Amino acid sequence: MRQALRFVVGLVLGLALLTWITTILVQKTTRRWAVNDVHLRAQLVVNGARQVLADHWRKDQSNELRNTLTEIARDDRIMAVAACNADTSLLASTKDFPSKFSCAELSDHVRPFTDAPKDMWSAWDQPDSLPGGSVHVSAIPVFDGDRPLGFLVLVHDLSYAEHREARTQQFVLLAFGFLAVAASAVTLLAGRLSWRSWSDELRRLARGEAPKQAEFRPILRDVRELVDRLMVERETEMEGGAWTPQRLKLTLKRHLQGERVVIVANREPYIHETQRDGSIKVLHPASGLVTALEPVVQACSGVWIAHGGGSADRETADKNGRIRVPPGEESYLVRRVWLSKEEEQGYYYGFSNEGLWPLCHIAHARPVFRSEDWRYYQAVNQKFANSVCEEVDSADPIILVQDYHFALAPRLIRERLPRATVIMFWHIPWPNSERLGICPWRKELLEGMLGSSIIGFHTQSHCNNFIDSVDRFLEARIDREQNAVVQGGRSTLVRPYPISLEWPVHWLKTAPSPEACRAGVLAELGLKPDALLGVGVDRLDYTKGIEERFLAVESLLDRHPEFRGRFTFVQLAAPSRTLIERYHQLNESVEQLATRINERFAKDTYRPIILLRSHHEPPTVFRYYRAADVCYVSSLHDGMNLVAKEFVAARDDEHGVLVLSQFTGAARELTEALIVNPYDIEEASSALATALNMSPDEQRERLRSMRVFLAEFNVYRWAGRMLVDAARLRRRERLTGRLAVHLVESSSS
Ligand code: ADQ
Repeated sequence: MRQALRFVVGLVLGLALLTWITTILVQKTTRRWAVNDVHLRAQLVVNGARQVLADHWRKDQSNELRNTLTEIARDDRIMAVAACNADTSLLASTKDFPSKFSCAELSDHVRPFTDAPKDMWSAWDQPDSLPGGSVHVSAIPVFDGDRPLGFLVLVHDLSYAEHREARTQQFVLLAFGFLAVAASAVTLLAGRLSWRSWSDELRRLARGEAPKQAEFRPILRDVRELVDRLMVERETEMEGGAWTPQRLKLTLKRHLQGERVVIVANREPYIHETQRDGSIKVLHPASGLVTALEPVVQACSGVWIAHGGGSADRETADKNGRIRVPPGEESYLVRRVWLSKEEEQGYYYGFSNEGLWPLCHIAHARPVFRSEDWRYYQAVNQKFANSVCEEVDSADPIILVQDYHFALAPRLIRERLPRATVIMFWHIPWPNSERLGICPWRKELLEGMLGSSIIGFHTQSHCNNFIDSVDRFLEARIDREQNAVVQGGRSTLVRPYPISLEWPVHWLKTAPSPEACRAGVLAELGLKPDALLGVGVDRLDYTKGIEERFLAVESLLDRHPEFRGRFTFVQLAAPSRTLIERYHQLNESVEQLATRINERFAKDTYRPIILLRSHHEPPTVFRYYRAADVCYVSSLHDGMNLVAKEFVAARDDEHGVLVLSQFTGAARELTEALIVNPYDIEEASSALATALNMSPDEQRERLRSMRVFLAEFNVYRWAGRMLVDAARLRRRERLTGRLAVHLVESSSS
């Protein structure tokens, strides 16, 4: 408004200047026209009376001449006339000829023309004024043949021109004045209207409603991004920079209005198993996915939908398969989905673990794709999608779909809940598009996943592989700037969210000191108190490189005899997917390899490799981490690998060394580990030797740096970032929804 006023003042000043200039120009122009006019009249009059004038002049008949002059002065515009002789004496004049104009004075202006040819004559014009107003004086020579007789002086009345000028000036002033008022009023009105519409739009934006005008949409986006950033910054300030369960809860509440989350995962966080004595035991499965997600769902509350695979799962759940967990705390709900043996075989063992798992890992196992498995995979995905729809409590719930078991679920969920925010996290690597081409149902998998709002991977390179696969196999637009896939007007963001651990890990609260863990573990394993201990913790899976790990231990003892009899590597290996032939073979080959190496280096009771082939509960796993001098993670290909992070988290004494495969997602983050190529057995064995010889100071320095990283980049941050992105998307979609409604309404009205 202030700007509009400034504009109006400028406009008025400009118009005033223009008026002044125009007035002067108008005055000059009308004066020139008037002078030309009287001049022409004077010439006409003198020309008409020339003969009579010359006769009287020649005969010196001053009375007759005066009469003729009086006749001439009858003209409206001629006030007085005088005839002056060539010698400048006055010959005759009309009665009221003003004495102010003398012949002598006027002759100076006429004389230069006296020698001119007779048809050439000139006049001297003098504008002047008399008491009655402005007059104009013309002096016109009169000739008798070629002989100059004298000149006539005509005094013209110019007051009519003055009137005309004054009237024109008034008109110009009035016109410009009107223009100034009109322009100012229009400007002020336009300013007021646009101010009102701006403030209305801003109020709408502030209330979170859709803007009516298209030009406000970019502003809305900018404002929202700014608000988001400020909120995150404020939260970061409040929390001293760290992501905690409280902050995650707050984020969910602030950004998603406290809506609960629904998690869909194959593995459940608590398995109820019937023991031999008939009692029921609760187990924590050996699963990276469960390790990461459990703290998140505890912080957010909600429902975890999973396959109820434990032998006592049915009897511990209600008739709908629901049970509150964790035991004793009951902070969230697990909804168990029951699968038949055939479904489990086809969907889980078959398509998921004989097809997709080897397809996504470069670990030299041939993927097997059977049509029957695919049918079960489709059916079970539908079954889980149905369970999701039963568990949600709104039309736009937040659903976190986990892993390769549920590639089809996002689309199936979206078909029934079009406004849901579906976040799919793929916990394993994504293959390049050429390798994906092996799968006969690659298109269906991609389309199923694209039902999600966000698809998350651990690394940017997995995201890139996914986008390239979509580009190769689907008709979809790739927005490379946004890292998004756009299909049917809906976009799916593809983003890296490297997964992590809760911080601090709650198992450590009750864990014995590292010294006590070490003493206890060495005693349990029958090792001397000064033994050097290496540890490996994995599901028994061919992607984990357990055989390569044992070969590296063998090479270490070959190349560094000083460690024989002193160094022992203990492998905690949880049996996994045992119904699959490849896993069965792996069990045997790992066992045989350990036996062969042990036989080579056995001395008295010394065995270099101890293979503990069973599931261990997390407190035991953490005791082993805390007891070890070195932890070797030798995955041949791994999405992230949480064992590496768990080892770092467990070592609050800043003692111990992590040797880590370069083919894990974790190797991109834990760069202070000794990074190795697990296929290069010699290099790996050298790294083990370096680790065992590393000074306590260097161990401390490396561990400290990795621990600082994990404290900041913990699993609450992982979940928080995904939820904040989902919230942003959700707001945008709500807005788009409103816009769509608005457009429909305005087009139908
Ligand atoms: P996983 O392949 O299961 O996870 P990982 O990330 O290493 O692999 O997690 C294994 C989990 O199981 C850890 O919490 C570990 O403590 C536990 N565990 C391993 N062996 C055990 C044993 N013998 N007894 C008891 N517990 C044991 C998948 C992907 C990974 C990704 C995670 C999380 O394959 O790449 O890091 O999901 O996204």
